[in-house]
Amino acid sequence: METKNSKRATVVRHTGSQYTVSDLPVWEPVVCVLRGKLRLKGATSTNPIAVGDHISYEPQEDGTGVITAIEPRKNYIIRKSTNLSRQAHIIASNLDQVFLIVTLDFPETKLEFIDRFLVTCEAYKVPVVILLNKSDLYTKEYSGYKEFFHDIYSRSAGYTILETSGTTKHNIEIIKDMCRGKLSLFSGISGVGKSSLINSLDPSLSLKTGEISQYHKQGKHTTTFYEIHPLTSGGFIIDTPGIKGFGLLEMEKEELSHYLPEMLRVLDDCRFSPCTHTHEPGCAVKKAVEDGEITPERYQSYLSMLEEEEKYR
Ligand SMILES: Nc1nc2c(ncn2[C@@H]2O[C@H](COP(=O)(O)OP(=O)(O)OP(=O)(O)O)[C@@H](O)[C@H]2O)c(=O)[nH]1
Ligand SMILES: [Mg+2]
Ligand SMILES: [Zn+2]
Repeated sequence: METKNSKRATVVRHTGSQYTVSDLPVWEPVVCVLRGKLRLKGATSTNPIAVGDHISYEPQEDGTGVITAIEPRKNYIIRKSTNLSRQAHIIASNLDQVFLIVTLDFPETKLEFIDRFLVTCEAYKVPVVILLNKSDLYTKEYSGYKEFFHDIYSRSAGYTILETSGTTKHNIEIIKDMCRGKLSLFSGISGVGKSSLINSLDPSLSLKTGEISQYHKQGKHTTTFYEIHPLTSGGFIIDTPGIKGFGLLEMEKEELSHYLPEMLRVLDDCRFSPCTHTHEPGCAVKKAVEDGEITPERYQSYLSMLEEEEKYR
């Protein structure tokens, strides 16, 4: 419900029942609660309001606010914790770009996770850049794996990959430039160095970071909520808790291949339409796999996502 006193703002932080909002790019946070009666049409997510949402609120006399309306989202990133869970969680909305932070080791980010994440970005039309972080740790013995990684995600799938390090500040200035004037999401599994990277973009933020457990070589889920931070060099970034699992959302079987750019490039040439690219004769995707234009890793990922779709539907 809009009233003449209501103001517009963006949700910059969400903890429990509290939402902090600010009329970006102005940084003047106001703490708000949600009006009890606010019903969100078709909400199937666990969080009715996410960081990045554009909302209206009524300022109260004590300096807080009451959120009264939410505007339609330009885009968003959403996940299910597992394939079995019915409810989904909106990570953030109205994004200009996503940085998917991955590490080859310390901890290892599984390719399966990367592929699910990328498919979600494509499905929701959010531009994504892969940051291969902790580049300082990749000694010569990793060079083969690094090449393999670039082959799959850059040369074949066409994504931009930047090697970064919060420790040596490798490529930090480039990331700063990319963030100016935009709202960027930093996402990835726990311990890949999201908060550390953000700290090196802007040391004044001094976000909490955590050690990697020696035994499991895994992160310890140090960041626990979603929050937008203003960067001194310009732009706004969202630090997020490490993602554990990434279940795909329901989509039509025929749709999935549209969300792998290297498949999308060739699938118009399949003899049958729709084509699941599994058993059909004259399939252009299978031919591209044979010719080495589509990597076997991504094709395998595609098959496993397809199978999952059928299983959990
Ligand atoms: N060698 C090296 N270590 C790093 C780098 N970036 C972060 N680390 C270390 O990795 C550990 C985890 O860093 P965080 O920034 O807390 O990771 P995170 O992704 O924010 O983790 P969560 O908040 O748990 O999701 C810390 O011990 C950091 O010191 C890097 O570029 N190089
Ligand atoms: Mg963190
Ligand atoms: Zn096909």
